Amino acid sequence: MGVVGCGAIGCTHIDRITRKLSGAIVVGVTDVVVKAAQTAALICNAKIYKTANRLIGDSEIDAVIITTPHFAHKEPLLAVIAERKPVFCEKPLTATAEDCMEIVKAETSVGKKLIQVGFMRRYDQGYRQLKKVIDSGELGAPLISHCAHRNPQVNEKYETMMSVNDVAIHEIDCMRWILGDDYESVQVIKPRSTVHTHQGLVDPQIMLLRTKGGVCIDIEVFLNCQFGYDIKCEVVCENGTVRMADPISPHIRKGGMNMTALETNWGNRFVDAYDIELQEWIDSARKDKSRGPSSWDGYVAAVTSNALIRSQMTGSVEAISLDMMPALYKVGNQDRG
Ligand code: NAD
Ligand code: ISE
Repeated sequence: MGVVGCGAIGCTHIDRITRKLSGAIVVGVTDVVVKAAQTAALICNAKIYKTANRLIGDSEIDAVIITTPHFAHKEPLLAVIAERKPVFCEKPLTATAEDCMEIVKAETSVGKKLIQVGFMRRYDQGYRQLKKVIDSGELGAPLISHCAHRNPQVNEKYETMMSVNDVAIHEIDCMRWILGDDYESVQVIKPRSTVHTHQGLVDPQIMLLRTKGGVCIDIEVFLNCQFGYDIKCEVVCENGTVRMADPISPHIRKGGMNMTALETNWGNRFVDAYDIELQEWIDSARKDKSRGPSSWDGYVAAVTSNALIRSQMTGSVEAISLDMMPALYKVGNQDRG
């Protein structure tokens, strides 16, 4: 396969495919920054392509991974669709609902699901266990969900809308998948900002989502919480609640304290999920059958994130309105695959 975009996550994906996973080898890489492509090529002994189009069009490349920033997802995605090759694209599919719809239409016009979006929370053991409890029906209907997405700190490049596009986009997709319900409306509430944030980033924020079935979800997005990378999800149902387990970590008693270590890095927190996600994608690509989060899921997430960004500016409740789902996505849409 070939990789377009050899930055932070591109290189970790190349590394896991090369050293941990089976069924695929990375034979080509490309990046607008030559040094980045050279560094990536060293991990897997790959050929460096001058442009994404050359890599995508080469018959030596059977499948493509796109790990460029979101503003550079659409062009290579359309090129891969034209070649009818399977493609794994990191989240978000693109930042705007319009661009996502263009991709959905291109994929629909070739009549085949080719795209898997990198919504890796669907592959995390904790989220899967939580979904299993909800799906069993033993707790009755879900009513409310409380989520938190906390990073210890982020750099000066992070701006307010990234809290939605780059961060809460995971909860937007994951909660829709867990509840099996689309969104009706969203709103952003801004508490007082922490002294640890910078100009240009309102932090923390509370994002409220209401599903068509009436479930209310609150997501605390706190990008400079200082203490760790902390992901929470609890669902309150008619007969009880279910809360995602924290990652296993030893309890240490010392100096009058009972302590448990917290993860500080998102890559480590979800390392198993990334492995499972990419292995399942490789397996399905080899069978020429796409099973994971689809471009339709990417489109729905973008419609929702665009509405949240409008609410960041207006403070109002913003309605969610989706186009009609093409038949291509109806079967298996609720796969995690
Ligand atoms: P990055 O900035 O570290 O890397 C992006 C790379 O793409 C850079 O090397 C850049 O030079 C290259 N690039 C930019 N435009 C290009 C183009 N037109 N053609 C080829 N190369 C181009 O970013 P990152 O942190 O690796 O993030 C990449 C993507 O992965 C983003 O969409 C991000 O949201 C996503 N991501 C997902 C997760 C997750 O948990 N699933 C985590 C981190 C990042
Ligand atoms: C990052 O971009 C990711 O996608 C991680 O999964 C997320 O949890 C983190 O907060 C983001 O910065």
